[in-house]
Amino acid sequence: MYVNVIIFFLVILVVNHTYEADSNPFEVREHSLTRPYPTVFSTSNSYWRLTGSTIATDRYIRLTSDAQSKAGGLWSSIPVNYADWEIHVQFRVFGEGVGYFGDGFAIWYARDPNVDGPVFGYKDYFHGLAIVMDTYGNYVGPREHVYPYISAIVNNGSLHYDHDRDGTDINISGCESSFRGLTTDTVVAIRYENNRLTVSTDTEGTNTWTPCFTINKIHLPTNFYFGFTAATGQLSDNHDIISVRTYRLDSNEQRQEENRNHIVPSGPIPMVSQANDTMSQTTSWSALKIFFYTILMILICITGLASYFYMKHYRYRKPRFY
Ligand SMILES: [Ca+2]
Repeated sequence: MYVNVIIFFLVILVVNHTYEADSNPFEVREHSLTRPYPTVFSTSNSYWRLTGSTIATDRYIRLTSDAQSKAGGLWSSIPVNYADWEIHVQFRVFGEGVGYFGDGFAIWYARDPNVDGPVFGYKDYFHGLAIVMDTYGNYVGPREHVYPYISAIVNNGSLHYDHDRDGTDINISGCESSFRGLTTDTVVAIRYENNRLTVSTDTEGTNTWTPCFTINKIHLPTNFYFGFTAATGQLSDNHDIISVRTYRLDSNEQRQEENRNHIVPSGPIPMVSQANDTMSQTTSWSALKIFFYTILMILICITGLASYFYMKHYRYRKPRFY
């Protein structure tokens, strides 16, 4: 009897949970993509488009397969006309490579959709936000973190992404995340609210978010597009998007009324520049210290020499009094 009652309540809980998950009032249908996927992506009816070598099956959208020299993307065809949002991207990155695989994929909120190029399959000098899910460290020098590495870039069209440096000169924040080759569901959440960008991950299938980073003072316009791209070169991997769920967040009144179409994407200065700033401050402080030490040493020498000559003179004159 008690067992039946418990089962009944469990069933109610599960049904409620499923119901809430499937009908979140803030989920934006045209910016979400879940199974079963539309059979044709390229028609004008579809909310999403595929580019390059990206293919759709009934289980995943494969940006690139585990083969060399592939590039492709999945792009929303409807611009985002609300200021604040959160997007959950379920993905899978895996392949045959051990030690050598790559390069990862990127999630975009960008001005120009459906364009290809050298930055994980998208154009360089882009306008917008990139969340780069980099699986392979290309930089051969000493590194401050291990890969896979998630990083954020905000670009107003003026910044060049340098693969040989893994974009570290233009990253504004990042975190390590072991999202490659997992059999659990791997999800990344990107939240943009009140000019604050927060990235979290759930890579262990525990339904809990692990904070990756939070950055303030990120300015992004409305009417950009969500997109996902990947490219393989000599190194390769399968880069799959499983689902996309986008939620419109309640913006404050000022942001709702503001015309945000013409905002130029901007953010805090990149981490390397911050480090250089700190370093140059340290360097100038060291230079100042050396200067004062030198002056002090000169003063000590002058005092020492003056004392020596005075004493010598005193000793020289001394016999004259006796
Ligand atoms: Ca890389």
